[in-house]
Amino acid sequence: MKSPLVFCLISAIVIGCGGGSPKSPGGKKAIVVGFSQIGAESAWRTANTQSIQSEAQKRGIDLKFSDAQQKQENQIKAIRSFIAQGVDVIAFSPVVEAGWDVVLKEAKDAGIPVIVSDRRPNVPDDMYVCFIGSDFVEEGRRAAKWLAEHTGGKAVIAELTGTPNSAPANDRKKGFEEVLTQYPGMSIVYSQTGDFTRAKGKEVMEALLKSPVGKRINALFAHNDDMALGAIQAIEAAGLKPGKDIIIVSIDGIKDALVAITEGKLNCSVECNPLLGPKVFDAVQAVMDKKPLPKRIVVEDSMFDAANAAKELPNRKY
Ligand code: GYE
Repeated sequence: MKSPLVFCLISAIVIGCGGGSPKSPGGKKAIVVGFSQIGAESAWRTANTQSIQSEAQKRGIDLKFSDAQQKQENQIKAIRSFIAQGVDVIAFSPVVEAGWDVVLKEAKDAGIPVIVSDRRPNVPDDMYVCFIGSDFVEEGRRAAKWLAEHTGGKAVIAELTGTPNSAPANDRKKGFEEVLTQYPGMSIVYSQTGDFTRAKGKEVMEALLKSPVGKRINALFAHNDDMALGAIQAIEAAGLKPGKDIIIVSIDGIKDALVAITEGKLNCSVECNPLLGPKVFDAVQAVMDKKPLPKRIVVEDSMFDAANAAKELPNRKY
């Protein structure tokens, strides 16, 4: 039989012998944060993940990062595992709006504060400390206003919606349609999900352009740039000119979208800034220091079209 000391020495080499959590640069015990990410559906998401991971590393935070591959059940599992591990703070971006009450109550009962990043879950606001993200309804409004101004209030519109039941899909649609009520000459004649991915955006647009309603459209509203970029490929393959035959507005403001604007293939992209890492970890720090935090931190966003895309392009990091 090995003595406990020998066993401990061996296990220290193999797995670390208790108390093995990383130390922050200052030598203090590192803050442990569990982050449940949605997946990797878009360039926005990739930039968001990168921002979270690099900011955690910069601050010496022990980050437990979990990618749910678009599945709510995986996010719930990840949050339960963070609770079981007794992390200091849980942060997450909910893939859909509904269905978080039970797991967030479990976090609350365990005394673990939750910070919501990017998308808001549909729960009472005492279930989390703070929600950091853009105003998606306003993004939808801005996309519609741009389209109204540049089509003289006349457009036969196809809509590529984001992930069904997600906050950005629901809110962007809501904001867009709200503005449309002021323009009788503008209407959405087709609406279909492209799940926020380039491949689905392309697939849905391909099918649409072959149908009778597809032949009538002269505008496209895509809930994100990736779907717009996929749709652009389908429009070109159908022998049409994206940006001219079909005016295209989308949301995110990723680098590829700015390139497409400079090429005249995309007309407008409303920015939605994914670089939330610094704000999320400022909030984590405030929680640890027991400092007050606002319930809502709104990210400020800009807008790009032919007037400013080329100028912004060299500064884009994602
Ligand atoms: O617009 C889209 C991504 O939740 C704001 O999710 C985010 C959205 C973003 O897949 O590209």
